[in-house]
Amino acid sequence: MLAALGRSDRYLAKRATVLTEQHRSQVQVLPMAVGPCATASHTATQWRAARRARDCAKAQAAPSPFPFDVDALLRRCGEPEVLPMGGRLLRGALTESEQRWMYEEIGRHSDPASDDMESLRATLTPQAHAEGNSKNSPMPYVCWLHPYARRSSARARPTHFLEWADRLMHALAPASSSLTINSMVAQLYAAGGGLRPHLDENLSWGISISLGSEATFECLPAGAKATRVTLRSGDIVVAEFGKLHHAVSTSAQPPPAWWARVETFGPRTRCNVLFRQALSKARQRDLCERRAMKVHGMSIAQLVAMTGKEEAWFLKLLVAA
Ligand SMILES: O=C(O)CCC(=O)C(=O)O
Ligand SMILES: [Mn+2]
Repeated sequence: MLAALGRSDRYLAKRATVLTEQHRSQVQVLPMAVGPCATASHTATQWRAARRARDCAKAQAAPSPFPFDVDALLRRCGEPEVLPMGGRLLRGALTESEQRWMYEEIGRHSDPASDDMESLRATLTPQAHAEGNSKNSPMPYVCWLHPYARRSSARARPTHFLEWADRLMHALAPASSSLTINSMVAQLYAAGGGLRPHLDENLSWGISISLGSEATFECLPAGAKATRVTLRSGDIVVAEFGKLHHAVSTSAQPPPAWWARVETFGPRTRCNVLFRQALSKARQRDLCERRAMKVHGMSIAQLVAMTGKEEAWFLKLLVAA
């Protein structure tokens, strides 16, 4: 049968057989290559180029599971709501399927052996959660370059989300343009959980995505009227969290239906994903020195000399203080 074919056709037919045996799972690509579009004038290079072009066209035609195109996202959303101090709230920015995709994509980045995963697995029942987290604070889910500690529990850099968050933050808050988003912290709240009024001290602008149950977000600008907004799954907030006092409390409202179809670690009902610029190593070191003086009345070098402990031990302790 092969003898009846031209040289190029014979090559393609042979290659198809080899590939069929080696890559059974990918065989659907091959009939197109040996079908009507494979003429006698095709060389192997042309054949590969044609396949690349087809794959590329397919990829371009396939709808993206997430609105990485920030201009298109902003075009389809309503006007952002104005928050104090130049902040913005983009209501209903992500569709339900995009919310779910984001949550699961973040989960795909998690390292099952990380401390974050271990803590979540250790508090899966409401009782274990109440015992292990008496303040009902959010617990870290997956983090990349924690903005203070610069630690990661993600297996890989979530570059696609970091770059998207950077573009979106700059578009919604031009005052943030000197910053580059390089940190992602996804954290999980149980119903009723929250954060008391605080500042993201020593940090600046950030962009926050709400997934799951509703939460009340309070903006508490010093000397100005407080603003309370209800954040729903798919809402996006941009604010100067380092200057604007804020507080969060997760409602007892049930999360959207997709939440029941993903891994949410027992009693957790809300995920918040925060993108910010992490402290540089030098700034982190400087803050640790200041804390050492404030808390212990001596420098890190003096603490090391006095206790014989490693400098890294003190840095870890002081960065989280
Ligand atoms: O959960 C939120 O919406 C915001 C979280 C927050 O303010 C923080 O982690 O510092
Ligand atoms: Mn905060």
